[in-house]
Amino acid sequence: MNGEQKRVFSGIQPSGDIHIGNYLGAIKKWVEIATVHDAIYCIVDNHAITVEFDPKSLPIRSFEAARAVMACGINPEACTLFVQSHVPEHTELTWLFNSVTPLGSLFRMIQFKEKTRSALRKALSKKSGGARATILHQIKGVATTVLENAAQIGPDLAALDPTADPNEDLVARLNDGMGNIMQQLQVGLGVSNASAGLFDYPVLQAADILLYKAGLVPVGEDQEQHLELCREIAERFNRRFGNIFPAVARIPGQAPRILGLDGKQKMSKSLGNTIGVLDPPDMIEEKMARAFTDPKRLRKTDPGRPEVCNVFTIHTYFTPKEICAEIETDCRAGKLGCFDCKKIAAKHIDVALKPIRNRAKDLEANPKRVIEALDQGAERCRKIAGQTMTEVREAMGIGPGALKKSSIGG
Ligand code: AQP
Repeated sequence: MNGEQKRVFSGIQPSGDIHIGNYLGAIKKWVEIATVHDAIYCIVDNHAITVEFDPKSLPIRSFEAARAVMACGINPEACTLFVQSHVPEHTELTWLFNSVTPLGSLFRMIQFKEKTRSALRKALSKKSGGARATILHQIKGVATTVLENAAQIGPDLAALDPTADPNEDLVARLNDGMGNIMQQLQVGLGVSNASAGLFDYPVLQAADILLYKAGLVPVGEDQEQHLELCREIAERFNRRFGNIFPAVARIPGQAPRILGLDGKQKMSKSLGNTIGVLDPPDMIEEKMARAFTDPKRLRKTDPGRPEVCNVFTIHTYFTPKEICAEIETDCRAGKLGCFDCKKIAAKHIDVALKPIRNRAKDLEANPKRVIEALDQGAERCRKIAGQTMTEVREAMGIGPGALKKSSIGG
């Protein structure tokens, strides 16, 4: 690295086909800054195993994610690309970071709440009859017990005067009561089948970044809360064990948050509401035809509201400005219907994605280029990770190096 260069780290999960949200929110920026900084990009398979997955297809998915990322313009000669699980230090650092991560901070993470909610919804939609009723009974049981416990701590809560000397019995009862509620809430999480890995996901993410002492992280807006936690972990670690880790800053992508074709939720691999960067033209057109638009616009002649229409937002990222302006005017005037508007969007998305598809085809014919890039990337990363871990282990007093340096070992 020269004086001007900073280290950049970012990752993407091989949890499904890479989509235009990933591209606009992160990968496009990855490509741009790879020429300026020392950029390390990672296919984060250890993250992808925190929800349901198929072990047989996971390595293929990782390869496919790397191929898609390279097709989007990541040149492994200009930056480092690798698969997370090929560098085992990521999981070791996660465990060490767990010791400085407050549980309370993890419970605040929105992504965990969203993913457990959608796992529960999925489970309910898949199950039928008795299995569905069992889940609903469990949820009812948990919610009822939470309410009962909350009612029990009511009188103690009313009696607690924070300005007076503490009544130790009362404080202990309150604490126990809150502990019971927390236990029930955890049972609730069990019902939704959330794994400990999903809960710990942001700690692994902090380890990914800090293992390379990266100061810049190009990720979508949805990851800002996880980066805040990463800063908190670095600060807590540095305060306790010595100044090893830098402060990290987010580099925003081109688009803060692309909504899915449902027009409601974030475009997500796992939600089936995406346009993939490698989708063929007919698939793009077919998917766009299903996309939600302004719900108040029932007929073509109704005046449209582009500001609430996700299809129009997608236009702004793919369609040339002058055409976008015409679309906006004609939509508001009730001259351009949603059907035609979506066709125009599909055409411009296809124009933007065509070169990516072509590069992906070349890589499909020459998979060795992807495998070699990943091997070289992992080799470089293992070296950097090894150096950081030596420092971390010694600072925390673990590992053979620390024993040798101790009063007994010396
Ligand atoms: N809809 C989005 N809009 C803008 N940016 C997005 N990103 C993801 N979805 C959007 C950004 O893409 C990068 C890689 O994301 P990831 O694969 O690590 O995890 P994710 O955010 O959980 O992506 P998905 O597609 O939603 O996957 P699943 O369904 O498996 O969880 C990140 O920088 C992210 O901000």
